[in-house]
Parts: sequence; C-alpha cells; structure tokens
Amino acid sequence: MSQMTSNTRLLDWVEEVRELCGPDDVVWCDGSQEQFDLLADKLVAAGTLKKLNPAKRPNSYWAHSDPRDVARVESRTYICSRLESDAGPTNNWRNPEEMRKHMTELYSGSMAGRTLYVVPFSMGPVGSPFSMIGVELTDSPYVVLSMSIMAAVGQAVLDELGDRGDFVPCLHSVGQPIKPGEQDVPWPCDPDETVIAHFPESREIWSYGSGYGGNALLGKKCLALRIASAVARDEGWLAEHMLILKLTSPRGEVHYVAGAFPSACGKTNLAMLVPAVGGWKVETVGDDIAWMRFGEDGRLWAVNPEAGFFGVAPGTSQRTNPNALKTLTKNVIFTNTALTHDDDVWWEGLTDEVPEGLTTWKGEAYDPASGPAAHPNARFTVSAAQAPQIAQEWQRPEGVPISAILFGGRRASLIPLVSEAHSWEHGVFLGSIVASETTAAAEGSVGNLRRDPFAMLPFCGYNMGDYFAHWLATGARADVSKLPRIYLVNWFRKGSDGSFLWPGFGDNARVLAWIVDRLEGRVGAVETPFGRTPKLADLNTDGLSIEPSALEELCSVDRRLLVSECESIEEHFSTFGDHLPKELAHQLDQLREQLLEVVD
Ligand code: GTP
Ligand code: SPV
Ligand code: MN
Repeated sequence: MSQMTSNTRLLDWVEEVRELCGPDDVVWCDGSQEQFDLLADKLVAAGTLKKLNPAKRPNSYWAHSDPRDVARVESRTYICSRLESDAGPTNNWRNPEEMRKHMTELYSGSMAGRTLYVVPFSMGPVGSPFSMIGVELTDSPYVVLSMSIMAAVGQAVLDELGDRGDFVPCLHSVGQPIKPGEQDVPWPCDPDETVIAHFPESREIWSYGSGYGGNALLGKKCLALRIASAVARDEGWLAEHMLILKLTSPRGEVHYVAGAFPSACGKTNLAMLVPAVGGWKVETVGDDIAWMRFGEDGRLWAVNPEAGFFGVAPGTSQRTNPNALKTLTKNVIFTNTALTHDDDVWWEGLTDEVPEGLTTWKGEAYDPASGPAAHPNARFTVSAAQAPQIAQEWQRPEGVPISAILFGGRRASLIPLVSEAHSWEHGVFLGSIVASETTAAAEGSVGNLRRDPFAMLPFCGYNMGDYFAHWLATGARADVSKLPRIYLVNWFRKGSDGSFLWPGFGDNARVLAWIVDRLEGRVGAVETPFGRTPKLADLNTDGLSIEPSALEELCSVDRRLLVSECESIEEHFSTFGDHLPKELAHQLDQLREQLLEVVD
C-alpha cells in the first residue's frame, strides 16, 4: 500500500525499523473494514484464528495463544527513565541506553518472513485536544485487528497527525522470525526473551516477545497508563486504571462515578452493571482507563481513551453481566476461551452445565481432570460502540464530571463493604493502601495478598511515591466543594465458611445508591477507622437475601486485624523512603491513634 502521510518523523522511523527488523514487506493500516476482513482471512488460513459459527456469532473469531503467553508479564516490564529513582521502588528499572542496546539486538532481523504493519491510532476521539496519538509498528496481524477494535485506527489519525504532529512510537515484535523454508506457528512468541520497555522521557514504547493483551496492544496499558501517567504528572492531570459509569437515580439525579480496582477485580462488571434495585440505571462510559482533568467549572472531568473492551470472559454470565453478553453477540475476537462442538465459545461460569464436546483453550478435548476449559485470563475484544448500555456521552471530548471515586480490591477480611473518606487527603491515603489478592491477569500465582496502590502498581510510569504526591497536589489546587468524594469498597469479603458474604454484581448498585444518598446529603453514617460506613437501615436491602448478621459483619472493621494492617502499611510506606509524602505518614499516625483509643 502506498504511503498515506508526509510526516517525515513517522516515515523515517518506519524506514529505520524496516532496516532493523527486516520484514518481507510493509503494510499501512487504513482502518477500513476491507483491510480488517483481509487480515482476518489471512489469520484463519494461518490457524491463528478460527471463524465462529456465523449463525450463532456473526463476524467473530476464536484465538488460542501459546500456553507460555497468556497474561501480562510484570517481571519483564520496565520503566527506563534516566534515573532509577524516577522509576521508583515498585517498577523494574533499566538504564535507557542499556535497554536500547539490548533490545536492538533482539529486534535485529526479528521480523524476517513477516509483514510489518503500521498502525496509526488515537487514544481518545480523533481530534479531541485531550487525545494522544500513537503509531504501533507490529509484525502481528492479530495485534492489528485487536488494536482496530480497541482504538480509533487509520487514515483519520494520520490526517489529524499531519506533517509535524507528534506521536508516541510503539514498536512491537513477537520475536519469532521465519527462516527460509520454515513453517510459521499459529501463535508466534519468544517468552524467554520477552521485554516490555517504556522510555517516559522520550515517550517511546518497545515491546518484544509477547502477542498477548497489555504486552502487545500498546495503546492500552503501555501508552494510556504508563506513558500517560508520566505525561499527566508533568501537565497536571491524572491517568488512571479506572472504569467510568453513569448512574441515574429513580429521582432522575445523574452522577458519574470512577473506580479503580486491580486487574480482574470487577471494573468491567461494575461499569456494565444492571442494578438489582428498582428505578436505578447504570450506563457505561469506560471499563478500564480514565484520563481526568479539571474543567473550567472546577470539577474533575473524565475521558475514556479506549474505543473497545478487552474484558475477562470467565465468570461472565446472564446472571452476573447480561449487558456484556448482549455486547458479545457479533464482531468479537475471543482469546483463550473454550470452543464448543458447533463453533461457538464457552468459559467457566457462562452456564452451570458444561456443554458436551468442548475444545479447551489449549486446543485439546476437554477433560475436567486437566484444568479449566477456558484459561482464567481468557478475554473478549469488542467495540464499545456496539454495547447496548453505552452512555450516549461516552466519546464526548470533554468527558463527564466525576462525583465519586471508588477504590477497591479483593480482600477476604478487614476492609468493609463501603466506607467514605473524610477528605481528599484521607481518600488518597485509602487509595495508597489498597491491597488485593493477585489474579490471573498477570503471570505468577493467584490469591496472594499484595499492595496495589490505586490499582496502579503494574501501570504507574514513574515513582509511586511521587504519584501519591501528585494526587495530593491535585486535590490541594482544587475547589474542595467540587472535588469528587472518595470511597473504599470491597465486594470480596468472605465469611468464616470461606464463601463471599456479599452477592456482588447487580447488588453492588445498593452500594452505589448509598453513595448517591451521601452525595445528596440524605443519609448519615457510622465512623470506622477507614472512614464512614452505612447505618444498616440506610442500605437498600429490598429483595436482598442476606442475613442481617452478615450485613453487619460486612460493614464492620475488626480492630485486631487492624493492628497488623497498620504494621503492614508502615512497611509498605517505608519502601518509598523520602518520596513518601508526609501527609500519608500523618494519616497512618491518625489511624494508629484511633486504634489505641478504642482497643484500650
Ligand atoms: P481487568 O480487565 O483485568 O482490568 O479487570 P476488571 O477489573 O475489569 O475485572 P472484571 O470486571 O472483568 O472481573 C474479573 C472477575 O471478577 C470476573 O471473573 C468477574 O466475574 C469477577 N467479579 C466481578 N465483579 C464481581 C463481584 O461483584 N463479586 C464477585 N464475587 N466477583 C466479581
Ligand atoms: C489488566 O490486566 O488490567 C487488563 C488486561 O486490563 S491487559 O490489557 O492485558 O493488561
Ligand atoms: Mn485493566
């Protein structure tokens, strides 16, 4: 295809990468349906994609990855700032020059036998002053298709970029060149050498060796979180791992709520929620990333920079997330789900009964003794525009004004169902101490409790201590009366028998309803060490089947557990050294003082 831009920086860079990586040819992506279909056909022929039964799921595909390439690899993800202290204690750091040298060797000839695709993309609507343009150069047609769903892609982006416009270069290679006479494999990758590198100062991303999710769709975590968070620090805004939802009360009040939960801890489900309480309505603005800045009215406005959902499949069902199922009826790429005998998809939790004749995510006949049929991090990739519950304002360039920010994680004990921070500063403290049990969204074992401040542990592109300071400074320069209120939530508390105390999903609307009652000044609250929790009578429990004692337990804070929590927070804070804002150390002191008063 002929060149579609006269941007010399872009043209020079494409040429440089072509020389380094040595692809057989170069294809520019125009964002058209024709090109999408052509690439999809090519992937079907190569065995990477299987076309699903068109009578059941039109224009949809199933992919299954190399079993060594199934999730983000945090241990191989680097922030390559000049100073190690700018990456901070929570990131892997490598000197930028050393990393460039190392990766240049990896990239040398890495695209032999393949096509280099040029994918111009916009995070945020094309032309919005808040959008960021990136160009991904990749040798994976699967990545091209996924990027076309997850972002605005093609000629319109190049037109917006123009001759001199700036973009974030995102270089991606699966790292498996095809030698002459050699057959390609369905899912090429190089797990032993995988590296995901970010250069925040020059705003560049280099990814090698993985074709999966956040490792490879570089607009998402790499650009819209790691690079964008560093840009946001410099420019005075916030780039966050947050869903954005629109909530309408039976009285017609509209509130926009943002929420940060760690990976696979419920953002997509909350953003798509169908309320279990009558008269309430939830619509989706975004399910994974929020860019927030103050508007002229002094309120904090949030934009979803993505155009699609890359959501967790397992657990998604008619009961838990009917809106997701309605969104997934056509034009979907499923990765690492199971395949049914009649060429449709299945995953654990979709139905109570396991269908006969399943093929697992590994492409084998299903045998319950050899693990789940779908990988726990199996995902769907689908355009947000076709979601029936999408809010009409979801792509408004100025975004939506946020009334409340939620922080949450998987905590089997201690953290109450919901509590309201006393102030912005207290809210930043609650965000900074978020901990959660690890999930299958990243490599490593599942279920270990770890601190994941603001759900940004794997995604903050600079020193996390400075990030806390940035949040505090953001509140300090705002009109306090217009700041969103901050809440800690926990859908995952367990009872003594090990089962969840709270039904979750649609019932989470009961918590949202209480939050709106708080925002509107209609209800009081009970003081706890984590802030204000509901008076039980104020929670709407119509139709909720839960023992009153369980509800009481859910809203309570065990002070004995809190003693060890304070020690653990102190240890967590100590890792930041002199980058820890003194306000947070002060908040911890206050928590401890309260504890002494009551325990004695
Ligand atoms: P990422 O896309 O990785 O950032 O994840 P996410 O935060 O969007 O998580 P998602 O909503 O996809 O949920 C992940 C898993 O948690 C799914 O298996 C859900 O079924 C489950 N889940 C979500 N919400 C709830 C809830 O309220 N209660 C319980 N028990 N499980 C939930
Ligand atoms: C997450 O892990 O938080 C995700 C999936 O949203 S990925 O894009 O792979 O990072
Ligand atoms: Mn995520």
